[in-house]
Amino acid sequence: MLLVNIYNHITSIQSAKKRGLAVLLDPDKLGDSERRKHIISMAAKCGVDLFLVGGSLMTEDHLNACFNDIKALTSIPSVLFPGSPIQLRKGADAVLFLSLISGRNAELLIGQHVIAAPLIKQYGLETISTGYMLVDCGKSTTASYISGTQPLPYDKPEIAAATALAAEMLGQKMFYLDGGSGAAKPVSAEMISAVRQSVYAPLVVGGGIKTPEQADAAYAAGADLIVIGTAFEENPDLIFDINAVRASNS
Ligand code: 1GP
Repeated sequence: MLLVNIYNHITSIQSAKKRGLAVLLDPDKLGDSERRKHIISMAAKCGVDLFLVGGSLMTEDHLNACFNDIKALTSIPSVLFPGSPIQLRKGADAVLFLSLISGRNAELLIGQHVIAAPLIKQYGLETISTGYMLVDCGKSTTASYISGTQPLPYDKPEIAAATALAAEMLGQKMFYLDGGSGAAKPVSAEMISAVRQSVYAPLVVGGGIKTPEQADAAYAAGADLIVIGTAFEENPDLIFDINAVRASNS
């Protein structure tokens, strides 16, 4: 485990007004270890801030291989982004302790957490309590289907802002607006901006970001950290173009 506090790492990005970048490694989609290693190496060359590892559905277990590759090839922190407690692994540096606050599924607001908490303690993982908001970004995603919840309407930024505000009052210390992996379009700038103005905590935005222009728009609207998975799986070299947008405005 790295001797850094990952949440402090993220808040330092926010307080320095940097444009944070996280690469999502979905083990289910990156079973081919050469492709996984290639993406990790490209990300390391760009000095991305974090790797997120996990997915809504896991049909084969490549999680430990992901963490091992990250450790072997980089010194960048890896954070578990678990679809369920069965994805918990000791190899992560921290875990997003997600509450699906856009939904009303009690299992994803407290139920699965009760199952996960003792294991997380045993593994010694840092937990980052995160208010996770799925947004309807044009198509039904695995995340919304598997969670059995209704995502936030795309054109209702005020609902997202009120949801985040309530969760911050309840003690959540980070927020993640997510269109879901492979979303048809990213979360709107209006929604990002509304949530940014509503809460103090770091704001993570992901889902459907595929171009430097879309990344720039998310940062400009107030995202502290953007997450990209699908677009880098399809074209790992895109990391350099996204990194250029990030660097030019840091
Ligand atoms: C999904 O936010 C992440 O939970 C990343 O989405 O795969 O569409 O980049 P993409």
